[in-house]
Amino acid sequence: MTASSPSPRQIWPEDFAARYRARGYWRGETFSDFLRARAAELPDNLAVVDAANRWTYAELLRRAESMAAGFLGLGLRRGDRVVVQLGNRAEFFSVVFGLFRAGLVPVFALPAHRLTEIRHFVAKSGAAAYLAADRGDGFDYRMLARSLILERDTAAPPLRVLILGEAEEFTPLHALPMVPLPEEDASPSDVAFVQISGGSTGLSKLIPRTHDDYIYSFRASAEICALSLRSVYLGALPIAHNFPMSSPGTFGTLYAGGRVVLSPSPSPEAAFPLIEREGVTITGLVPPLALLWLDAAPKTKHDLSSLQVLQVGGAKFTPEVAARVRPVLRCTLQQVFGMAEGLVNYTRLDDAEEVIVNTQGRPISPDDEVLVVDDSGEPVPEGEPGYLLTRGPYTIRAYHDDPGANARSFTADGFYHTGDIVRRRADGYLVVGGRAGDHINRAGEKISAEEIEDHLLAHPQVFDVAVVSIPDEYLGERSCAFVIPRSGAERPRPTALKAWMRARGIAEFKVPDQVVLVERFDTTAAGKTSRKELRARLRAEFLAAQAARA
Ligand code: OOB
Repeated sequence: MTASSPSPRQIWPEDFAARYRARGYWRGETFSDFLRARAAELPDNLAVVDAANRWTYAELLRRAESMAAGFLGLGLRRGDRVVVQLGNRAEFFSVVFGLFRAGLVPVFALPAHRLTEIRHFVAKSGAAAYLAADRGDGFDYRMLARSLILERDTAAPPLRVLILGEAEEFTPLHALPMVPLPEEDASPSDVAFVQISGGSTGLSKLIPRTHDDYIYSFRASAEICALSLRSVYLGALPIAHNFPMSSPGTFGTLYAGGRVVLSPSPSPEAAFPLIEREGVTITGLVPPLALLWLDAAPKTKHDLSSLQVLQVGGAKFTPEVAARVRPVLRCTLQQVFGMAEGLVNYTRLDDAEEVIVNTQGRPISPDDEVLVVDDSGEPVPEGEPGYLLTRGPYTIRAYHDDPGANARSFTADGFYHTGDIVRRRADGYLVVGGRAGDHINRAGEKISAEEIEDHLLAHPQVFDVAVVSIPDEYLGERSCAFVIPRSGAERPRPTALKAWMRARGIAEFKVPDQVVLVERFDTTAAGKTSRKELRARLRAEFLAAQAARA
């Protein structure tokens, strides 16, 4: 470990921690404890199913333990971070529970992330290893690993690369030298893993979550969603994302002793046959996918009647579309408004249809403190829009190693600034109205405008750039980059700019959907505008021009 990469921690003030324990939210349980318990109670029940595997709880535990023995055999040490980049496949769970059992800390990357993002996660977390599958969705993750190793500073500690599948020059995951496992794995108040924020400024921030706080969030979510041994959860979205991981997601399902079924893609073509074959009872989607499913369901030959709950979250679901879920899919809609930093809100399964269709739910916990405030931090009257601040038993108190972001994102008394603008109704339900921050919510993927601007500014033909979100019928929002070419240089072609961004190794969803070349950004009389005002003005002008054309 280097001095610049301290181990991630998450600290609640002692009086809060004591209260969360006393109220039974934090039960002193680790991930390994709960997997062992389920494997003892339900050894022969199916835990995880994908195209190639059908693992019982006993099998999952056995595989996780041998993974753990291998990780330690390789020389990884308790507390080491491991950047994990795996798609929706059963091995995700043997790997992750194996890391937990060895006291190692996964850092969850999404399959869509590329060199630029992985480099940042490795550096920022001080990771000792990068673990990925050989290939996925036509991409070769060994190439990415090769670049990571090649560019690594020779003074930096070595980065191990573990590969699921054909490892080539790297360490194959299936042949690790094993050592006996220690009795102890982790302590419940330890950081169990690190999630990635989709934040609005610059590069992604790292979100350390403890066993205590995270297990509470999915145990309580599983109760809210009435999960049981008979529940079958379909992992359709990328399962490393917080929503399908814990709301109640795959972990909540395993906690309840149910079955997790993994779909390699969220498309109706991939998911509908699995719903029929496995008797899926619950799944979660982002709004654009829910729309696709609603259009495909009336035409499908597959029997979807086992589906009891369709969760929709990650971005605003419009009431018009929400109202179609029950009549078309003949199941209950549950809106989910959450964030990787913590707070998750749900409409409840027995709520009135009006509530389910028009709101984004209410918090999980009686101890989720929610404030809706104005620009000066004063609470707004009930029903009025304001900024959402929150604090509670599963909401972080700080990002990992990021004093600047922490100063911006948390109040002195520990409330997290969600950046969302909401209204709280008299019944306590929240309605999301928009964002205060400058990010683009593209079909649930959060893109920082600043991060994309910084990439484009590095292009030799670009003088200045502003990236804004534009409402999009299908995606909810899409990204548009307004680019001022450098004078004297040849005008860059929008397609060339996009190709150039891809070549820098960034997730495809961050490549601007649209690039508009402009001569200049009109500044105000004072001659200066903030980025934020500039983006707002460009968006307004673009929309006005679009409306005039229509
Ligand atoms: C989920 O987590 P993140 O970290 O990718 O994004 C959080 C942000 C929220 O702050 C909000 O701006 C937006 O995504 N959001 C929604 C929403 N759910 C999330 N905006 C409107 N309506 C919704 N239902 O996206 C996430 C994490 C756990 C559960 C569900 C979603």
